[in-house]
Amino acid sequence: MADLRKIIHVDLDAFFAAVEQRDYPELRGKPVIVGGDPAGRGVVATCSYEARHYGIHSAMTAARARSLCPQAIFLRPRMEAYRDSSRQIMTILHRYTSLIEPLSLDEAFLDVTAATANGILAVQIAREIRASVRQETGLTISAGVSYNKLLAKLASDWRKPDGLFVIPPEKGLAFLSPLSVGKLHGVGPATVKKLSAMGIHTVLDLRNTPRETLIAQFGKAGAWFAEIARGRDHRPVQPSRARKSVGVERTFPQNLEDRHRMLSILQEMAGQVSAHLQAQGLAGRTVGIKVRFADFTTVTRAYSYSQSIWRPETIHACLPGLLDKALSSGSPPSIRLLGVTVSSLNKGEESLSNAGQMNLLASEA
Ligand code: TTP
Ligand code: MG
Ligand code: MG
Repeated sequence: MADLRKIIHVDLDAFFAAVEQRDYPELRGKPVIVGGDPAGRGVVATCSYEARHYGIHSAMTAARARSLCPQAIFLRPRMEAYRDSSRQIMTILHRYTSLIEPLSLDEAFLDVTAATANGILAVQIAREIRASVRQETGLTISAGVSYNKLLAKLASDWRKPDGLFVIPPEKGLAFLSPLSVGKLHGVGPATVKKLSAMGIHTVLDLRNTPRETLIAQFGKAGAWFAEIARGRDHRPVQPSRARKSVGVERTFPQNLEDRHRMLSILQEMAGQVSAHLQAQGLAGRTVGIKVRFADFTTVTRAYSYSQSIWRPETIHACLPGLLDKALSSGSPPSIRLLGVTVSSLNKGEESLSNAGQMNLLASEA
């Protein structure tokens, strides 16, 4: 196999809850839930592994979590504390390589191919990282080691919490075969449903499906599915990942049922997104909306312009159409969350300064 990279994926265990249990020892060993208000419409951001035994998980309503485990301890997030720990972890990772791609506050990919050139094993680096994180931050971090991002990420999840798992190249296919397709990067619930209707449940099923069939069904994504089913993933570890989108979303204290009201809220959010874009000198081509229905079904709809946009009125223009599309997707329009994003970003100032340059040349001519 030509792919000789060594990739590590690390992810902290029950991150927000673990920070709380570290900082408040009386919480250790107890079901701890970090998130919104169980008396209101809050959701669970995360919970300790003790709470997971009761079936509680991220994104569940806090009210439901309380009914599953009435003695659970509910805490509001302390984002500053989580950011501090995150920065500390990222500093530890930088001792081993600068090829680090953070995915969120608590997780990152590392490409340690160069670091292992002098004979140190990637798994040794993973062990050292885990030990340093525990010693210096009092938190546990799980790690996965493999030859690409897809497998490294699956590996870090495999022995959670406080686990380490290695998938060497010769074991990649065997590891993947029995997994359900939903475990794969980029295979969401809608795709799982479609694949299932085609009789494709496991990664082995997926591998045994002709690439052309997948492309016919899913287009470009189908080609990706065919690749990852074979354990192939050439995505590089990208340090300091550029921002992918700018967005705003809001959960309402009461569900919305009136389309005009939804539209005016979306427009207001578009104004905020536009302001963020301008403040950061960004512009983007794609406007997306997110609609979460009362039953938690969530749909996203997007529209792409041929040129970069950032003005509120341009974002507004496609909102009515997007909202109609989102609402027509079956569920009755009772809505708990709305969001607006602009993605396919580029540096707005580049296009602005190019335009400025052209003007300058024109006036000189
Ligand atoms: P995760 O790494 O997905 O979850 P976790 O660290 O709590 O638990 P584990 O990795 O052991 O399964 O997310 C990291 C943090 O991000 C999590 O502690 C809280 C926050 N988060 C949310 O706020 N909302 C969410 O829906 C999710 C999934 C995470
Ligand atoms: Mg985590
Ligand atoms: Mg994570």
